[in-house]
Amino acid sequence: MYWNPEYETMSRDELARLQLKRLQASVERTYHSVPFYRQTFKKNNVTPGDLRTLDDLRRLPFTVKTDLRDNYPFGLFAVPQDKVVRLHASSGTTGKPIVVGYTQNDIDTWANLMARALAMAGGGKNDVVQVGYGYGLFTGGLGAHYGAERLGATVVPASGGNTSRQLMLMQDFGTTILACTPSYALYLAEEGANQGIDFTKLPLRAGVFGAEPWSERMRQQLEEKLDIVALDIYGLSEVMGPGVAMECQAKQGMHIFEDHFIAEVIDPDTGEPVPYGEPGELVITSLTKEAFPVIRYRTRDITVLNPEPCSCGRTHVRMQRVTGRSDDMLIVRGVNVFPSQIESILLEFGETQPHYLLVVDRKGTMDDLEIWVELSSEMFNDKVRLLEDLERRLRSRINSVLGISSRIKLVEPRTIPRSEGKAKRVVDKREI
Ligand code: DLL
Repeated sequence: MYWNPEYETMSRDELARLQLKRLQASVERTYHSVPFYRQTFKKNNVTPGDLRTLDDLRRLPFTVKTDLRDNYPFGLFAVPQDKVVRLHASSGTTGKPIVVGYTQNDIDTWANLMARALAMAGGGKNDVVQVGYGYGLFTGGLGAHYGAERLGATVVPASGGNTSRQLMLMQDFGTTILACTPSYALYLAEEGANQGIDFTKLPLRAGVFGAEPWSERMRQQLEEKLDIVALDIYGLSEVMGPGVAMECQAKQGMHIFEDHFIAEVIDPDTGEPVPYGEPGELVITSLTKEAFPVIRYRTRDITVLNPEPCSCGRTHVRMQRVTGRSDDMLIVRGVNVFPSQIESILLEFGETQPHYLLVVDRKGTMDDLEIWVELSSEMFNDKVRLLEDLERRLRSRINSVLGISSRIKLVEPRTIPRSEGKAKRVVDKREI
């Protein structure tokens, strides 16, 4: 089902013309309203006027997550505050989050793109969309919510968690589309089965799953257990939120919404473009965003682009499932976690050494995070009660900064392997 047929099926030539026009206007506007971009353009000896063709985009400098952090909170906004109607935030590499803003037009565009994504899953006015992504600073909940409303569907703003209630609402309200993380969907499926729910008897027919990596194996399980079509949705706060790309029913990758974003794939080490069909880091430039435009934003997500025509009739390029990251960010139960955030907390505490190891595993359908923390020699000789207290304080601090629960394992001094090169901070045992 097309939501914006004229844009979704536009010929590649027409699309290129639209992209160039929008790109020139967006870069011009951004250059004049955001000092950061003016400076980086100057350093690289380029001006917006140098953009004569789409290929000229490569002459513009990249933007990276630390640029966002360095300009915390509003330094990269391109409109005055009275035009900003919404803020969202996601975790940065240290304690401070990355903040993004939206004008009324941005919220409108986002709602429209999320409606397009839900329509790709077969959604329409008669659907009941249960939004199980978290509501709040995270873009998942409100992003999906506005899209479902724009579609004219009935929205159930369930937010994340509270599994028994989710299952009750799903049955009583006749949910037809479920939007949440794939791991939570699997958890709902298993809890539902334990409660004796027969999903084949429910009207549920599609799942719009994203915000974390998943696999074909998980798709199979979700489709079988929930008796649905399970589709992948991609996005990131810095670029908008969910709805940057969405899989169609052909299930051969996610169409990137190229009327609003330009996608490139680069070699993360050299920054050079890689040819279609080869893996590399996804780089995105926004074409229509007003409050928080991004120019060549390095997502750190590793994927492959496929420009082949799709059997669904959409002409937008497809990205394959995200297979990894070119930095050390982890996604644990849908929450983005940087090892450096844990490190800053340990340094704050002082009673521990900044030697640590994050051990991530999947227990059943749920991610499990265990943090090994080395004690200082003085602490090591302390009473059990004091150690228990330290464990509790660390756990609670990590929970309040990162928004994620974990188990702390205090270990003897010098037990975490030292490395001569880059320290190994993560052991990820998850099979997804
Ligand atoms: O996760 C936005 C979102 C919400 C997308 C709901 C889809 C559904 P952030 O919290 O900023 O935003 O995290 C963005 O999550 O750079 C990827 O590493 C990862 N990610 C998002 N979608 C997928 C996906 C939201 N479908 C980061 N597959 C991104 C794999 C994904 N990874």
